[in-house]
Amino acid sequence: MASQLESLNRWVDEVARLTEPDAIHWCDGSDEEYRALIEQMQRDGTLIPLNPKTHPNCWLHRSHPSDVARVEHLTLVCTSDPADAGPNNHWMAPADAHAKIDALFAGCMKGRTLYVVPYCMGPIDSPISRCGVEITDSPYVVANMRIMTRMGAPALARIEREGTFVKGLHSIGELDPDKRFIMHFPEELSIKSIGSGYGGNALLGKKCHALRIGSYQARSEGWLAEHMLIVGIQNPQGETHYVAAAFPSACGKTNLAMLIPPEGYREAGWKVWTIGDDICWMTPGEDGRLWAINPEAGFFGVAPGTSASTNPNAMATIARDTIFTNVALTADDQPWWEGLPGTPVTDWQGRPYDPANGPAAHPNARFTVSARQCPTWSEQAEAAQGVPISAIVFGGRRPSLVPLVFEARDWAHGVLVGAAMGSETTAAATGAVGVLRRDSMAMKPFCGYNYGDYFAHWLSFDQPGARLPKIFHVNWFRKGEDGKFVWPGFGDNLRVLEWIIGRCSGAAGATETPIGFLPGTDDLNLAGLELDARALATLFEVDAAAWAAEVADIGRYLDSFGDRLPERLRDEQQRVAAALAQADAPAREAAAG
Ligand code: OXD
Ligand code: MN
Repeated sequence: MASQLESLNRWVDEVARLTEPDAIHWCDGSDEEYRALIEQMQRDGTLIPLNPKTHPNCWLHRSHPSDVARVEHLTLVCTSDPADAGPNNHWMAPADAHAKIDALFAGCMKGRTLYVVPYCMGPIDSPISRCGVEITDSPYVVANMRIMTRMGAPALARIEREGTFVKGLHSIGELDPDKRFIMHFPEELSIKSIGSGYGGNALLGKKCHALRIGSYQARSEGWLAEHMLIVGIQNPQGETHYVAAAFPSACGKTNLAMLIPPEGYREAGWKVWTIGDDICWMTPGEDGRLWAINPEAGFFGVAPGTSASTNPNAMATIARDTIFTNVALTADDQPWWEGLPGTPVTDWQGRPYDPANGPAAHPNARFTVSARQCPTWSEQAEAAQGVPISAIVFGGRRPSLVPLVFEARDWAHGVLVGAAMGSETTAAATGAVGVLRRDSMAMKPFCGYNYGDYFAHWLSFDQPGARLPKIFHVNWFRKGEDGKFVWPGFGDNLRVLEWIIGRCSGAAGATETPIGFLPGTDDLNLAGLELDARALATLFEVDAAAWAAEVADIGRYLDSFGDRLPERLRDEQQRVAAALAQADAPAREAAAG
């Protein structure tokens, strides 16, 4: 018996009876334990050591080629009433789901070690944090969980004190896509995942707990679990504003969380502080503001596209003590991916590199690394009370229509803006890439309950006495007629963040349009950028007729939530539709006349 908590011991016993492991190991999270796991994985070929001179303590893991991303069609939310999971989730009745997945778990750990991984999502002494225990038969998962969460003895002590924890059962099973399921039982605060070793499916603290189960728990407890980075922007006066920003997977959250200010800004004294790059838990404080923690302790970032020009801070972060998954190798065993200088000799599957086989690194190749290694890591990431959020930013990949930035009129309009978010799909999930889909608050794959109820939960924060963040929408991905991105992005995104913060403090100007407030070109610092008049017109245009079609489409999307859709959101959509119709009327009259 390894814990003082009877319910935990009982559950571990039950799982061991079902899965029949050869041994059970309770993880303490120590350095020795981590080293032993790494050595074992090096011996059995799970990890390949990288060049110790250029990348000390770095390892390459090659996953099964069919197990490289999240599998949304195999990810289920199992509530008693299917309507509680909503049209945004795949659903199965809890009893059927348990029966189906337990049959796959039966005897699956024979010949393997069962690891008990106690973890805390968030600073160990924060009241906003929540704990869980993952049982897994994958040492790779244990090593990744140690980087991504506060894992081990202190988490176990908190679990024993609190007596509650989220139960996560994971096995790589046979790594067979036909025997793969990621199941969530929010009413039981439990997760069962089999058949995949990929981060988003297997590191159960991340998407499964911190977002799907977390969002469900947050609704009943009055807080928000969101797919957002948290970044601190320090102005030359030394004031830091914290911004939480939701973008779909692989749309640059990691880059924005650790951006390097353009030269003029650096010289003026602007600084950027990284709190988190993927998940944000926010709760109302006594002062009425929303206070946020990053429940994670590490980054599980997309490698391709990360380079000295796009994200030098990430490059510095991953220069040591990093686990790389599905990257390519150079002749001297350095990790390599598209966007880096040099040439690969071995591709992500371990084959001699041949461009005929596709990219050298898998497009969803990843690095796992402690957040503390980031040069811009903020001590405030450990603050028990979290950081106060000044602004919430939504964004997606929108090659047309959507301007560089706009501000919602108020909280309810901001909830509509978040609910209406759309983006082109990326390689972070299996399926077609580059298809536009609605991804409300970037939570489509992660909201653990009916989106209609989730929108109502968001609206419920608008209470007397609340000092809520202002809400904005950005689009770094607008393309010109030549098919190229119009906005330079990366460090220059600070120009947009400066305006956003200026709006929060009342210092920055804006013009009202039917879709919200937009900066005039004078309101944004564009000094030193080479943007011609055409580019500026594209970035700031609001085409009323095209937006009317968009808002009608948003209306149809909202309809799909039936009677769970809050009336207030429908009213907001109609308000924007009416404002657009009014704005478009003179244009239509002129055309007719
Ligand atoms: C991630 C994702 O890994 O969103 O963060 O897929
Ligand atoms: Mn993510």
